[in-house]
Amino acid sequence: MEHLFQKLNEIINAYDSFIIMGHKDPDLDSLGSSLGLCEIIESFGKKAYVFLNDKHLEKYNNNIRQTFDKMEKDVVCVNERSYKKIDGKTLVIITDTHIEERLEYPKLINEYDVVVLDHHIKNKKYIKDTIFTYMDSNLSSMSELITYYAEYVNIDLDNVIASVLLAGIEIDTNGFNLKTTSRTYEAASTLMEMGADSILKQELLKESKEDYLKRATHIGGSFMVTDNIAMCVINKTLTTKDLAEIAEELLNFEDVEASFVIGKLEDECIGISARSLGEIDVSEPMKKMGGGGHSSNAATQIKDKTLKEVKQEIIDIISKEI
Ligand SMILES: [Mn+2]
Repeated sequence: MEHLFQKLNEIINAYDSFIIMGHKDPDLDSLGSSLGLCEIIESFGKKAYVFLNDKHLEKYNNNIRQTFDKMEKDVVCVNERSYKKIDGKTLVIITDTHIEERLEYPKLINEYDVVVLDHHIKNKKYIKDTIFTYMDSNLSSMSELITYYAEYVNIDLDNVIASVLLAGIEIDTNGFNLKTTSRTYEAASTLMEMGADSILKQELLKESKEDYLKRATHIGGSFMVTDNIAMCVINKTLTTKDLAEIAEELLNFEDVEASFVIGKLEDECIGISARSLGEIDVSEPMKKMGGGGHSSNAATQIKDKTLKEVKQEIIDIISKEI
């Protein structure tokens, strides 16, 4: 990783100003890694801005609003209008996504040089025109990577930012379970040493009772397809993030070794999110259905089929393969 950080240092030294942008509907990993990067870049004596509409925080979820309420450090945000005032040689750094349509404001990448840093499985629609791209899908979260980077440049991150990064790791690993290595715990330990506050972290991770109950209803409707594979079919329009969260949560239940969650997405598309504790390879069935991923984390999207057809197809594949 030292090689990566050296490269990033070189890049930072070559620009004057930086706009850091995460994904649409940001989560604490996207936000935490953006804020962490901001602080790292400022330690180079450069100007860094987070692309986020902090004048209209109501359009973001509660965790993001809370972070801004608690933050004492001055982080300058820019939006669709104000970024135009940034001067000097400017670089856009994308974190926690590598897909143009997932960006908070996609137009920005046509105007500046771009760096992409991400930990998701590479999608066909990745951003091609960059000066540098780093993607590692074995990494738990962008928060983990940015923590190592802060350590590498030898800075002590702001307490609130360290707490957001810790929450980011916790969210992306579903409580230090998925994709967690000894390095993930090391990053968590570093963040605690930097002053991450576990009470604040818990505050940030709180969700609304409505969200919890919605998820619980879907989980209540799940069933076992085999003696260790759970499935949930949701006849409602959700986001891929909702599907993933339900699939991850199903892994917490007794006997469940793998989970498949099927639901409607926008644009008359059906999405499947699949998760496994590790023994069952869920990427094979997803590949057969036009998707992809890792053995423990995979997904697909299907057009021109009904929920019922997709459900039957996946059950057939599971009973043959697994
Ligand atoms: Mn992430």
